[in-house]
Amino acid sequence: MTTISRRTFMLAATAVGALALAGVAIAEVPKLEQKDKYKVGFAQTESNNPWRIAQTNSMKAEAEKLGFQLVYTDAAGSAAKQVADVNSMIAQGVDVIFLAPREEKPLIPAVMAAKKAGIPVILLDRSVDPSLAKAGEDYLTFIGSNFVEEGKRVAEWLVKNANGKSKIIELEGTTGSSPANDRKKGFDEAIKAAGGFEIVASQTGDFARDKGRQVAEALLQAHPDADVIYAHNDEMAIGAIAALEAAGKVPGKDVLVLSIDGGKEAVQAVVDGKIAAVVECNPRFGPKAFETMMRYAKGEKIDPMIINDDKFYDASNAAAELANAY
Ligand code: GYE
Repeated sequence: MTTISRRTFMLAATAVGALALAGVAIAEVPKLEQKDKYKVGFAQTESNNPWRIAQTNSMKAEAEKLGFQLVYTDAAGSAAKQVADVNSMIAQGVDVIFLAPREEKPLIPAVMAAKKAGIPVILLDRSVDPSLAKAGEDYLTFIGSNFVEEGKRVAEWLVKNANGKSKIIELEGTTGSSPANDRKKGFDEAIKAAGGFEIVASQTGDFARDKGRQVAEALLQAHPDADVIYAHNDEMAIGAIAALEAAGKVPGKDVLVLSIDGGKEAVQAVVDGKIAAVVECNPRFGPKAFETMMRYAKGEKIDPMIINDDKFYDASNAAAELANAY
């Protein structure tokens, strides 16, 4: 290791600070010192579903295993609170911030504030607007699923297994979130390319069970001939099943329900024939998140995107896979 005098270090630090003050963007992610123990922030977006809880548990378990201090916050579904949470982590002097940004644009100031404070940010599961913040520059990397691909896999399953069903209601995730944007893009494009299908309505259910149920109920009334429901996550799919049953329709028979996430309750619904197919979105981030941060501290080059592997469940494998679902 090269040793530099304190004076040289201070001069360099002042120069960087001056550039930042002058509004000149510094094109580098802050460095991370190699240490035995770290104080790490994890800014969760909300905790209203099994996917979020599985993700939080995975992060907490890994921090505990490594003996790292975890500063955990839950933004309770508010992007504004999540920005405040990140600012509070900065004030507490965490070494790294793991951020699951609720929406693509509103979390940009949080990413930039951490960068300015010299704290590397790793985005978990959701991303930010790529025209406003860049991996390898403003934050270290994005770890998560390929959401466009998830939507496309649902569409491809439908094209093969539709059996004449063709009128689709789409329940979108949280408006402005990267999984909602990309799951829509992947699905809609593949459905359009296949031809013969029609998306009769597409509306947000905010990734939430009861909102999904309410929206499905209203859309089923407006489009009684709809025979497919594509939900951007399990919670809304389960809400849609309740809406179908309340309307006297049989999910799996009258209407095919398709979903993304692959939690236990949804995989059980596949076993029961109520959900036709689910693309898994893996919530077990802990090991990969902490391993990535330590590789960075060692000086390794980190890819701008680290993509998780997702399984696929339908009637052919759901019973056998049930025990492995989160
Ligand atoms: O599908 C959903 C959660 O960002 C990938 O957010 C995640 C999604 C997940 O609330 O259930």
